[in-house]
Amino acid sequence: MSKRNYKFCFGPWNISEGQDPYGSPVRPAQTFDWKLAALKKLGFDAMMFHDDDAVPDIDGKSDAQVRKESKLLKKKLADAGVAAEMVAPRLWFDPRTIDGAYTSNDPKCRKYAIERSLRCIDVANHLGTDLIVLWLAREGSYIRESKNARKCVDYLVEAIDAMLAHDKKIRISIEPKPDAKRVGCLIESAHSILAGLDTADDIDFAMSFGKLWSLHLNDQNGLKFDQDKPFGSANLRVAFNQVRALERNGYGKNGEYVCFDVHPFRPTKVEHWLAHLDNSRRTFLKLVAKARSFDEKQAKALIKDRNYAALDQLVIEHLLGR
Ligand code: XUL
Ligand code: MN
Repeated sequence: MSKRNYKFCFGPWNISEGQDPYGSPVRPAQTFDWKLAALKKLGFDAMMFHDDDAVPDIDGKSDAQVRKESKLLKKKLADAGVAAEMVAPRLWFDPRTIDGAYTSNDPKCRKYAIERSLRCIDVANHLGTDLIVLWLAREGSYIRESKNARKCVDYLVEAIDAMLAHDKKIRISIEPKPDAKRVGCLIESAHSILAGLDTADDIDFAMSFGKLWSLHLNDQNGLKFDQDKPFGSANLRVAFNQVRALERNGYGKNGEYVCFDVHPFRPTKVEHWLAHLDNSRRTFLKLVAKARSFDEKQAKALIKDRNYAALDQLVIEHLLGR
């Protein structure tokens, strides 16, 4: 499979300004047009969006205004030959989502979360994508006793049902759990790692049900805040196994994109600002070549002999290039 057999994608937030939990931005904010031009320059195929990446300050705008701005964006993307991959409602900034969005204890806040999600679907429609991503950012609890988790499951189902009813064509990719026919999932390397899981197993699991509808590749060094490092930068072998899982399941056959939800390192100079995106794709493609040239026959023989020490070394030496 050549480079063109995978389609690549990132979002405007992936050209970020360097803010992290310990400090403020260190690079100047760029316009959307600058980011779109950068995406084109890098030769990526699609852009992914939060609803307010597509329509800034969406909560303060009328439906007509949202339609107008989304359509203008759609035209801009079409002129650039770039597809919109997905739209995700950003349900973790507004004060009404402070105690969770769909699972807030406050019914007015739950109503806001659902209404915002329906608007997000309208934006997706205007942009010409049927894929909605739900990152359930604040749907847990700080105080276990503050929420009835049994009820919260019902609230989540209610919210997803309202979205499916709003538009008969949309598909919802939730992070991280697959469900019914029009609900699949998006797996993100860092999120699996933070949950103590192996992302490659999550990919195999989701794809065994035909549910992996999008993918956020990145990396994560241990259990700290969501680092979104370049793909493969913390653990090449774990990255290799993710690519192997994608290869064996034929990811991309139904038009799915490989999205890199990666951020530049904070010390990154402005002139190196896009390197993390290009590097993630380079690493990905090199690992595709590694996955395809892996000696599967020998691996199979070693597995048959239960010689896992030799299998382990076979992988290491393959990755080292001997
Ligand atoms: C947050 C994250 C988001 C979601 C989309 O950690 O990864 O980008 O993927 O809302
Ligand atoms: Mn993500």
